[in-house]
Amino acid sequence: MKPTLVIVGRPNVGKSTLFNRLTRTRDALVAALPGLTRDRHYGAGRLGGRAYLVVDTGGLEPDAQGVFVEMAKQARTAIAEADVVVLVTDARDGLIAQDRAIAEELRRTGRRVIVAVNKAEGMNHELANAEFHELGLGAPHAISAEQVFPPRKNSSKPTAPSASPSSAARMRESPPSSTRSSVRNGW
Ligand SMILES: Nc1nc2c(ncn2[C@@H]2O[C@H](COP(=O)(O)OP(=O)(O)OP(=O)(O)O)[C@@H](O)[C@H]2O)c(=O)[nH]1
Ligand SMILES: [Mg+2]
Repeated sequence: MKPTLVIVGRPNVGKSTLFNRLTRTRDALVAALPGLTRDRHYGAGRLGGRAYLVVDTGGLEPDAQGVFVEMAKQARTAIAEADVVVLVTDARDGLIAQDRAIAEELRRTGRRVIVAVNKAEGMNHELANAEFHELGLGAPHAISAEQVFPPRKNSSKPTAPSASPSSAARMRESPPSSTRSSVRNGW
């Protein structure tokens, strides 16, 4: 059985964009419109030689109402099936109450959680990550689901693909050079 990586977070933070990036598809709809993704959506990811399942979910509103109730239910079903959950947050908005509430809910599930601080292109990674340490879910990872970070000078971080799904978000900082040109074209 393939490991399952489930992408969650509040609306409009870039979950579907990250899904498309990890699956190298344009299968998930992306728009500057909160609440676009309404059910859960499966795709195939690959890291080095290892295949994994990627699941995109709708915005998880802890106090959901109306249509958001069903979306939150779908997200929770996906979380229950997850080997690892990527909690996507937004570097531009910073840490907000909804992120804290989702983090708290995820903590209660006992699942392994990685915090991705999305939309961090053009920002200092340490500063972008700083406040997200407060979530208490381990070191956050500044990423850009949409853009490719320029290579970091004197970086000690590995750039080669790794077999661990937990490094998926970090890897996005430095995808293999063979993929760089295609990333801008949406893979
Ligand atoms: N600047 C920037 N914008 C991004 C990035 N990733 C996503 N976006 C934008 O953020 C908006 C929302 O992206 P989606 O991927 O649809 O977000 P979502 O979390 O799936 O949204 P819902 O399905 O509505 O919950 C779109 O306008 C994207 O273009 C990023 O890395 N940087
Ligand atoms: Mg979406």
